[in-house]
Amino acid sequence: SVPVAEGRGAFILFEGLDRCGKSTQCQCLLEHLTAQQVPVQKLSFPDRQQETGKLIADFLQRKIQLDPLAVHLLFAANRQNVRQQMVDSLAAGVTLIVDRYAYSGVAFTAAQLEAPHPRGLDLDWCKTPDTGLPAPDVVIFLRLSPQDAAARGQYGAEAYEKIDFQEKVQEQFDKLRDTSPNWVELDALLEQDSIAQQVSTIAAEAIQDCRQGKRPMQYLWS
Ligand code: Z5A
Ligand code: MG
Repeated sequence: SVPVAEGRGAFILFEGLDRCGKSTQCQCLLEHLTAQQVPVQKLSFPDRQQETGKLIADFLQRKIQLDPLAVHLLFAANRQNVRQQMVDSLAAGVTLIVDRYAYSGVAFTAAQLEAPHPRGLDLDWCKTPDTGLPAPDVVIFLRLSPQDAAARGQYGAEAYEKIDFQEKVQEQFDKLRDTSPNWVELDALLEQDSIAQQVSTIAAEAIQDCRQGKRPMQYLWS
């Protein structure tokens, strides 16, 4: 067979409501790809180690109060701050496994805005600060109802963990899905191993396509 030139890494994103199993699946995929000697790196947002991330953590734990639109910009700044590192890693052939991203950013803020939106504060406003970030090659959306999520425990500790609010967030995720061609939905109520199996198939395909140069790098919001 003809040897294939090593191309870029794939950007594999996990999104979904609280407690749907994103972090669990990110860890499974990291272990799976590492065992296969795929160069891989895991990122999660908010990145609570950054200076902006410390403010976000204090806000989520209700230690400080911040305006919702200001918080939105902090979440976006937390991603923009590592934009170049992400681009460099992907270009160097490293696959990125990402736990939440701009889609959470948009959905959580848009769910708080009044409709119809006064003063131009709408979905497009929410999307603007994340413009230019690398776009995921696949968005793996783990679908779980807020009721099933709440039954998983520890729910209610942080600022956004309320069932009626999570329902509004889901509505916003659905709008983003309709404009995202790389969006794949998995049933988050399935056994962890069965989800992991589906994830590894999806990831393998994205990694192969990127490695073979079949998918040019894209940037939000394309
Ligand atoms: N937020 C925002 O507003 N704007 C932004 O730009 C971003 C985020 C990026 C903190 O996020 C908050 O920030 C979040 C969104 C908002 N809002 N709230 N609330 P976070 O990612 O740091 O949140 P977290 O504390 O890590 O929770 P999580 O991400 O929602 O959970 P998860 O990662 O999806 O689930 P998990 O930790 O893997 O699993 C949850 C539990 O379910 C755990 O006990 C598992 O053992 C169990 N589990 C996992 N899989 C299964 C299956 N298949 N079956 C049964 N049980 C399972
Ligand atoms: Mg998590």
